[in-house]
Amino acid sequence: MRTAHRTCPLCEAVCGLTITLDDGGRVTRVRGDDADPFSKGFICPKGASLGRLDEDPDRLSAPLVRRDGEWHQVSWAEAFAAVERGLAAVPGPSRAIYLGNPNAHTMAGTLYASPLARSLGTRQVFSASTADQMPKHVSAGLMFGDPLAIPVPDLDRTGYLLMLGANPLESNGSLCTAPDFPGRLKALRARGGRLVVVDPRRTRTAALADEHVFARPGTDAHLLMGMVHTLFAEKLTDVRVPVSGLDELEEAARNFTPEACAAVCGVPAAQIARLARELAAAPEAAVYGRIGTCTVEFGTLTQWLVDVLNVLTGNLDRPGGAMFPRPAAVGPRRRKPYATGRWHSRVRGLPEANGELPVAALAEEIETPGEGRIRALVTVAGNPVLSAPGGERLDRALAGLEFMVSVDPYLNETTRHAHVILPPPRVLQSGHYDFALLGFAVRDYARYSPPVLPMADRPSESEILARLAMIASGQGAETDPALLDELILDQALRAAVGTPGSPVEGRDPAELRAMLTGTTGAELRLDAMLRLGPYGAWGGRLPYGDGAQDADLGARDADHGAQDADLSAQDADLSAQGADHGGQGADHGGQGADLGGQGAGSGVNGTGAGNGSGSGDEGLSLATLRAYPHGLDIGPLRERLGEVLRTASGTVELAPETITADVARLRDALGREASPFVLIGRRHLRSNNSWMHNVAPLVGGSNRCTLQIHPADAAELGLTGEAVVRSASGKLTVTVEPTDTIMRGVVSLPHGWGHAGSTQAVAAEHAGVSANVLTDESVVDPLSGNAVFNGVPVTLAPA
Ligand SMILES: Nc1nc2c(c(=O)[nH]1)N[C@H]1C(S)=C(S)[C@@H](COP(=O)(O)OP(=O)(O)OC[C@H]3O[C@@H](n4cnc5c(=O)[nH]c(N)nc54)[C@H](O)[C@@H]3O)O[C@H]1N2
Ligand SMILES: Nc1nc2c(c(=O)[nH]1)N[C@H]1C(S)=C(S)[C@@H](COP(=O)(O)OP(=O)(O)OC[C@H]3O[C@@H](n4cnc5c(=O)[nH]c(N)nc54)[C@H](O)[C@@H]3O)O[C@H]1N2
Ligand code: SF4
Ligand SMILES: [Mo]
Repeated sequence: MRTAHRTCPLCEAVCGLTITLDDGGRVTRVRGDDADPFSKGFICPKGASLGRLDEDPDRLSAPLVRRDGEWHQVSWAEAFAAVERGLAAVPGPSRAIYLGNPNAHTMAGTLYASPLARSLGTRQVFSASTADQMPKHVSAGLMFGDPLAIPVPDLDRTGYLLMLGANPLESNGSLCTAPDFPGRLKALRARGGRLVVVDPRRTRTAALADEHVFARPGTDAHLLMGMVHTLFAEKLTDVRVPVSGLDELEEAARNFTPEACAAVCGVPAAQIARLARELAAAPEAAVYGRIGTCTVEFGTLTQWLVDVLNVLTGNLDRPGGAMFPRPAAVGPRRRKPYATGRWHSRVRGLPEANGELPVAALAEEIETPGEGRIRALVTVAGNPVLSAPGGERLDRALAGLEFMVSVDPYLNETTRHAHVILPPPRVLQSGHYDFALLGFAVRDYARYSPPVLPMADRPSESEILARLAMIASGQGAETDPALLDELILDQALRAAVGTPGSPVEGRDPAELRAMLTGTTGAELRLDAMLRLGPYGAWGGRLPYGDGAQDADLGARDADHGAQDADLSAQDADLSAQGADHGGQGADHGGQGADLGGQGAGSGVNGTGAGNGSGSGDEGLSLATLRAYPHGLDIGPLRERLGEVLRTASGTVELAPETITADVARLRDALGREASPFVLIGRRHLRSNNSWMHNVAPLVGGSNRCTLQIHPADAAELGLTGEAVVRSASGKLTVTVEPTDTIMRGVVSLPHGWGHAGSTQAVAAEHAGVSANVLTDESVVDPLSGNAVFNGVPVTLAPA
């Protein structure tokens, strides 16, 4: 028996786990890690099942190759050789990559997906980001100049939280990394704070709130515009940060009286106005909008309005308001002004965002003949047949590819179309660091988990992706993947030493390289990022030290080590990317101004080894982080807008042209007639998108893949038992679940079900139906290209 500690990789809450294993390396127990200063012992049923998931007998343990419709288990060398042949037959521009959600949860995904995408020599880069949070990146890019500058609600200190389209009691939070989100919400109420939840369903989160606002799906932008209008009309604005475009914003909001907006969202005008007044009056408040407000036709406008309200009420970059985390491990920062639409998709002409094209366009790019048609596809940790809009069409399209390779532990709805499947090792065989998620954490915190179990005679996922990158760039299946790490490290260190004012300016890259420790390329790169980061051994400073770092706020010019991490740029960035699920083009929010201070702070706010003061050589590195196996608490969030802003004006842009131009569409929708029934999604605590349905304890109990509908609607339509649901793109038959927790005129179906063609035995018994048969890939949020999953018009009939 032994005990190991590791961060849970299954959702964004980054809980510390304490794992007990027997002598054979089998997990006997998983508990929350009480000594983790961030998660403090919190765990959910998914984390508790990590052992079952990890030891799932249906996981692939060796590569598979498909020949004449038959799957064959082959050696790694044979599998990579097959990939080399498959990719060689297709020129770069006709290759594509799809990066799924778990890339944000593995070191391999965050460090190697970006170089892999670049090595393919294509602009056909797709990811789950355009089925998720791309509107938030676009609005952050346009407002703050950096698509990763996403403020998070300061959960532990706020006194008023307006939450829209999020259900953290089931999801445990998203773009807001907060282990024990439920406990933090209860604490907010216990200290006298107020929680208001806007959702078409009375979710568990809404039930916990002081106030639940039922709003029609897809109309949050109207609701928020009505609030902005009220703030201006009643002279309640209190802007405390440098801004541009205030007058244009007021002008844009002019037509959106609470009365006009009320008609669209179904929220009474008096309530809209009151919410605005409450938000303005609260001593510190935050507005937070998540997936329910992203995957809608006005996704980017909604995300913009969320932060507009944070600015107008004086809550941006203020303790208790909406704040920018300062993660420990950072890569180079973008320098060029943020823009979308640098290129467009071939068939529909949809704009690129963050170097990616919308996943809603993937099927047509495979199907439509012509120069640049996608003929070969790489998928990493994705199941777009179930997760992308219009999934049935994508299912058919994938079948027509000349070559497809998937890096995935399962043979499932998507990977069954691959010619080669390369399985990653078990979770417990991989080291873990949350490069992406810690950039959205409600406290600054860092934790490295070394592998719990050794890896025998097989490549790590990092090595798999590195090798694919070498193959794609023509270096051959035999080349040592470690060369890629050395290349990336060399470029990053050269850039750092060559940057005037950098703390390592003028030093010898080889000397710095020799200081790095780690047994894998991923560890070496983490070490470099920690050392170059804001608390790093190479000149960063820990907070709480000498107070002098406050003087750094606003020093936006000290952009040390900056290097463009653009898709078109040749230089491989150290960081891969942040929140975007393996897409590229963006990198983590800025450490710049803090590097290079003399007199490092002392005393990390954690347990164990203290940090000395003085030289700056005792800051974070992989070695110092290893001394905190339960994680290192760096402290509450601090004001840092000055070092975050990357706009040309040096101010927060309240009315970027791209966005105000789209307001016309919102205005047109004021007079629009709503469709009688619209579809929305739903998440459950014991599920995770499409891939945790093969773990018996997580799928037991009553069927969760049901269509929720208000009992009065069900009665009017005569729906009992099963219903046929039709949309513009498809139809399916599903079990009806009448419940008064959902608004009239709205039906809800979870996504990620509809298991077919998978070798997952348990999942096959709980197959369910795929919500994405009904979602329509022809409709996107035009500014971000994001898929529309909420507010999909449907008709219903008894089966
Ligand atoms: N209708 C509707 N559709 C939605 C949504 C919705 O709310 N409604 N939500 C959207 C959102 S937010 C997202 S993020 C997407 C998710 O979209 P995807 O990322 O495409 O789908 P997942 O179901 O997360 O699939 C993850 C895949 O990764 C594999 N996997 C798991 N762990 C690992 C690993 O460590 N390494 C590798 N290589 N593979 C691994 C799994 O076997 C699975 O095949 O779905 C979107 N689709
Ligand atoms: N247990 C579990 N946890 C997960 C996941 C999972 O599948 N299962 N997925 C992970 C992923 S990939 C993500 S992105 C996050 C997402 O995390 P959350 O954003 O918290 O996602 P949901 O739980 O789907 O909550 C979205 C809510 O929006 C509501 N909603 C739908 N349409 C609208 C609308 O138009 N307006 C408003 N205001 N509300 C609307 C829905 O009813 C739902 O309650 O969760 C992550 N965590
Ligand atoms: S809340 Fe998320 S991170 Fe925490 S144990 Fe559950 S799945 Fe893991
Ligand atoms: Mo997601």
